[in-house]
Amino acid sequence: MSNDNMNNNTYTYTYTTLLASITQRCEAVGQSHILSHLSDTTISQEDKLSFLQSINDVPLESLADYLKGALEEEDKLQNVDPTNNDADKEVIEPFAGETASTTTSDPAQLASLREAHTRGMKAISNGQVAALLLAGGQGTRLGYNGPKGMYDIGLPSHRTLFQFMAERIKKLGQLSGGGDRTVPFYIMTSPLNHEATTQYFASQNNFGIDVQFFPQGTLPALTPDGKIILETPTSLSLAPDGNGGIYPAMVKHGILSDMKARGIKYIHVFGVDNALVKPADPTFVGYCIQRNADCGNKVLWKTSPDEKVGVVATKDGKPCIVEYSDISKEMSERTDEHGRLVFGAGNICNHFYTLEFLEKEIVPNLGNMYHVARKKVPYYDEELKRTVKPTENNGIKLESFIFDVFPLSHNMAVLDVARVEEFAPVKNPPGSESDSPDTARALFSNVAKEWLRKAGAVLKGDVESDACEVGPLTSYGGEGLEEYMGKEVECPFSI
Ligand code: UD2
Repeated sequence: MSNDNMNNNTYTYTYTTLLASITQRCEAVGQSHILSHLSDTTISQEDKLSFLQSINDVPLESLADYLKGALEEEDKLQNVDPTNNDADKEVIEPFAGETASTTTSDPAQLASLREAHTRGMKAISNGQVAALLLAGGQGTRLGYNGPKGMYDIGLPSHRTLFQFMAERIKKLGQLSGGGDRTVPFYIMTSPLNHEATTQYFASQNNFGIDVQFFPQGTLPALTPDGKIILETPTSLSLAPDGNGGIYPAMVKHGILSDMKARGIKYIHVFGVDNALVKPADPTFVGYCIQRNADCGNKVLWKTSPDEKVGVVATKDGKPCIVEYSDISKEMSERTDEHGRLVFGAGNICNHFYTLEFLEKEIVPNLGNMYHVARKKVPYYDEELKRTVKPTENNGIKLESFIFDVFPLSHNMAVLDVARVEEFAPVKNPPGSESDSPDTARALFSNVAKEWLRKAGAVLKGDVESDACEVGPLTSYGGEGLEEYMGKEVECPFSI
């Protein structure tokens, strides 16, 4: 038999086997309509095969349950009472668990946070801490086509967001005394950017650290009655399943077992779009360990009641994030005896988990975690024989949020940190008034200048410059700059 013939036979066999199994699965769950174009002889066998392969990855058997849970939750949410007046509705109260602030002037709390930092460093040097980056988002708002982590915010070194994070991890390992590879770095990608992300890291030799990648899942868009929407005769309308997709993806790709095998106990998870993020932050990790927390959230205290961010709160006695739209004006404006907003713990996608919490509480509860997002989903019109972009919402995308698991926590800890030191969001395109690469660069430069001033340097030249950089391999958090004591440094600078 010639090689070609043999390949052809293997191919037919794969196609036939796959078709049989997927037909059976689709029939069992009432989704056979998605296979209706497979008899079309104008479609190539290759296209048909890759279509079947894409369906094979879809959790067909779970979709109806996911949708049911999501619709029930949508219904329940419409019943949340933002005025907190109705006894039948869910009650939202201020978060009542462990809290601390690095911005405090209370000497006892500061001493306790220094002790937390030491504990965090010890856990890092013992190889018990992993950093996990959420990089599966699509960066649509930024208007950047590649993986968002490959974005360069225009600092003198032209480091990308990925490079800042990877080098901070490397530096932290060195500072802890454990070496370059002490903090394993896990990166969640999506099927849409996995290859570009892994190729980029490979081209940089993984920045000399220990990196592993795993893609989150995608889910098909559904009609309100649960039918999968076809975008073309041979493609489903698929989208990443939200950053809460981290949990099923960690199970599916063996990340939890990998962590366990390595002796990792604590995981710091953060988003890709903060140029000042401190991966595996020893203070935050150490604080959560010190408070015996199973789950933690690093927050920024809201500066005004109308800032549109979700806040940590308690709903029906359990910790959670509530959207600003779910609390009343009166609640958002409520202050404590120090004048601080009571609902002020603003979420910045920066979380801590123990591996035990992931394994024992989250994994067994994965079924019921999706939300309904009603969207205009392009669909294949059978009569027009083309894809149509609807003008009204016609479909439901199922997505989950990483903080959806907070109510499962038995002891959640919240650490409030200084906005100017830790948050430089890159969300909107260049030139935008807020959260743009330009505002992030300015915030980053301010931190670099502040570190040098604190080290005793005298800044000269263009001190307003937004092109000042202390590289992550020079300093993780402002330490190690003693040599600048009393020295003049010309701005802009890159050290
Ligand atoms: C996130 C938080 C929001 C607030 C804000 C502050 C969530 C759901 N929302 O909003 O509460 O804290 O950040 O900065 O966390 N991602 C994936 N896969 C996905 C979708 C997102 O990995 O399917 C990643 C994304 O790459 C990013 C992070 O999750 O690193 C945050 O996602 P986003 O940009 O969709 O969330 P955003 O900024 O609206």
